[in-house]
Amino acid sequence: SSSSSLSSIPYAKPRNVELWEELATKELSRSKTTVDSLRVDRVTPEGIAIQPVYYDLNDPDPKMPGVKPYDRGPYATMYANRPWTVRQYAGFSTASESNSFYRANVAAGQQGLSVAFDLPTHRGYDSDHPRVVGDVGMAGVPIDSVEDMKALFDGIPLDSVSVSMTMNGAVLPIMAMYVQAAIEQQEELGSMSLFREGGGGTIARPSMERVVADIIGYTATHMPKFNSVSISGYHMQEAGADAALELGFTIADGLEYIRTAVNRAGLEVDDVAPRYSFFFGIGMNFYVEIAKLRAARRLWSTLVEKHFQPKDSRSLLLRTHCQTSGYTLTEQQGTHPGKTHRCSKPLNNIVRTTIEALAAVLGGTQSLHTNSYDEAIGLPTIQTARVARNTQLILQDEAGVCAVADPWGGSYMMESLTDELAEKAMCIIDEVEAAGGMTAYINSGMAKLRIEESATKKQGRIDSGQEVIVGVNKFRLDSKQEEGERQDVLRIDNSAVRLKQIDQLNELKSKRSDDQVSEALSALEASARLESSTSMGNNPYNLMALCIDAARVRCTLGEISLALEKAWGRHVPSSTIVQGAYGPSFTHSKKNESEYDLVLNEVKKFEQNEGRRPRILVAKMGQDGHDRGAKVIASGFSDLGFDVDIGPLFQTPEEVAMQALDADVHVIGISSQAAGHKTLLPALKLELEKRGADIVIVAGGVIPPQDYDFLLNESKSCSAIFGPGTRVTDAALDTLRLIEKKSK
Ligand code: DCA
Repeated sequence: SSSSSLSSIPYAKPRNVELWEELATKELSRSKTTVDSLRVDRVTPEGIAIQPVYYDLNDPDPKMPGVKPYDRGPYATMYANRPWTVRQYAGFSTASESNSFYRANVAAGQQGLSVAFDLPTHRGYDSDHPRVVGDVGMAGVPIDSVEDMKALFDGIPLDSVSVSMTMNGAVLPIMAMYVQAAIEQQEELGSMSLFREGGGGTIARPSMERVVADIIGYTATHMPKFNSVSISGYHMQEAGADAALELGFTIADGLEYIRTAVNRAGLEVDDVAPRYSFFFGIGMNFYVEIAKLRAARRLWSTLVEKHFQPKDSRSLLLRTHCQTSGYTLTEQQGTHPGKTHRCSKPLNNIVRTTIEALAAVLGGTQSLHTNSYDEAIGLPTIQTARVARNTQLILQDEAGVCAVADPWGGSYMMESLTDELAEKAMCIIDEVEAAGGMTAYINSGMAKLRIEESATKKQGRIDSGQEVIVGVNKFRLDSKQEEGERQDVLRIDNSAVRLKQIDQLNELKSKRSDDQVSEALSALEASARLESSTSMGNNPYNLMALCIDAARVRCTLGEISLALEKAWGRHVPSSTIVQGAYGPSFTHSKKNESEYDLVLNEVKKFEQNEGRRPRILVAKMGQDGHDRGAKVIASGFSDLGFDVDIGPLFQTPEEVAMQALDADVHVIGISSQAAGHKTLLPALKLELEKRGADIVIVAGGVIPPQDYDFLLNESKSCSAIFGPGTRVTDAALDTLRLIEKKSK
């Protein structure tokens, strides 16, 4: 046969195969095995020896894993030697509760940690800040000071369990607290290698460049094994980017990170690129997702080589973490969307997550998070988190997928798909580079616009039935069939967590030296104001070093953030609405067009009767910045004939009420993805009542069915709830009916 195993090579080995053998031998020496024993170890019950890699014997220059351009994987032996890291993203309630959860997970087979911080922490607020009442401890763990950070990692064997952190604005104080906690634990514990892992994030621009450069400068000098930056496409995919956009933007972003390090921190490409890592989202488009990771490695190695000429081949390796898509999870098995009673356990999501996990693994990921099946309705419980973790362990230990590196290599379809996707992504990278790089491209608003356009188009394809989601827009159950078992969701007593954090903050403040605190904070603020200091790791003005000083003397997260905010201000995200991206899916495909027309007509009738169009304010409250749902609703409603106002992110209930009154809207649509709804929706209702306003409130997003009764009946804080999977046309019609009822 033309494609055969390594053991029967009949002629001189191609250079790449020789290279592969050298690399494989080196990789295996760490675990004291050899290539030959890998071959004989993996024999199926049928007596077939599974080879660690396959290739075309007639190809004089076959592509091999671990060998440029790395389509087939960054390592030669891949999972045959070391499986990917099972790294579940989690965190909730308090640092000590999250700590017990981590310990239990590690005991149950998890191999790496990934910390989810709560939204106030992401946004740089202490738990006692008045803006964050509904958010403390809800969607992650609150960290107010280095004491919380120490409690979080207490007793975890950090020499064998690597830690990743995902952080947005407050990246400097959080990393500083992590480093300081490690230093203090090291003093207590003797030796420890905590400096393994770091996450990236989005930070207020234009200060972002300085922040990134100072972190990279610091870690390259003081923490050389630390993966300082995680270049993320995940959030772009979740926000609606298709695979080509996600890939193009992410690679372009990575190039920008190297430039930042070289130009601002005075580093060489080989000082930083080997410790950059990537993060991709994996959705339901099975073949494309596999091709995406293969294409990503090729693009990265080719472009880094071309632009930066590294000497160290590790600079060319794209190593990545992946997470199964949160967006593809659905709330229902089949309930008609938009109805108030939903009871199903959304078990179909387990199947979706498994398929996505398999795509990530066949694409060659280094580390993986699998979502829990209940994440479309709330935070995962111990049980659902276990299923998610076991999904990976079953792939590793039962399905035998680890035996072979890149089993897809040489498939006509997969190779072609990889080429085509790489080409499409390359066009996007060229476009970004022509605009002056990713920072300039983002600042021009183009990145956001293209992603939102892609998201709205996708919603149109789903609502019109061009894209199928089983149990949602096809094969739905009727609501009677759906009655029955209820999915338990994790409940967090947010007010208790908040009070506890506030107590701890007060205690911390009573014990520390005020002089040291103000000295550290003013040094930090002064440095942040410096125009063009260098970002070298040993520069005394390095922000990372100054933040560590501040963490040591027990400055809080909020205080450190405020010192930086005084110098830089706070980033204000812009709000735009994409128009004309939703409707065409119906009108062009002619699918379900009558439904679309029906809603359009009903809206027109309303306009004729009332003398103006129905007007909606789409708003988000609290510290939750996930705005895909809000943006898609805004764009869809606008195509359907509504007048749409869109509120800025991070509003208080009072601010939303005032905007609604100013704009004289009929209805407020609140999108909630981060568990603040039970505090924030009643508060909004109260604010409207205080002002004598009678405006319809509807809500959407991740809201557990158990809370429906409280929101709809008990507190009467909204009139309808539209969960994930709701078609925009259905939501629009239901909303219209509610407005009509009120105006009668
Ligand atoms: N043979 C020999 N050694 C191997 C092999 C193999 N087949 N595969 C991996 N290794 C080695 C690696 O070289 C590495 O050693 P090093 O630290 O001395 O270089 C070690 O085993 C760990 O492997 P790696 O692939 O780096 O896997 P992780 O430590 O899990 O790191 C990475 C993965 C993507 C680089 C990291 O940035 C990460 O986990 N990020 C997660 C980000 C995240 O969670 N984001 C938020 C959701």
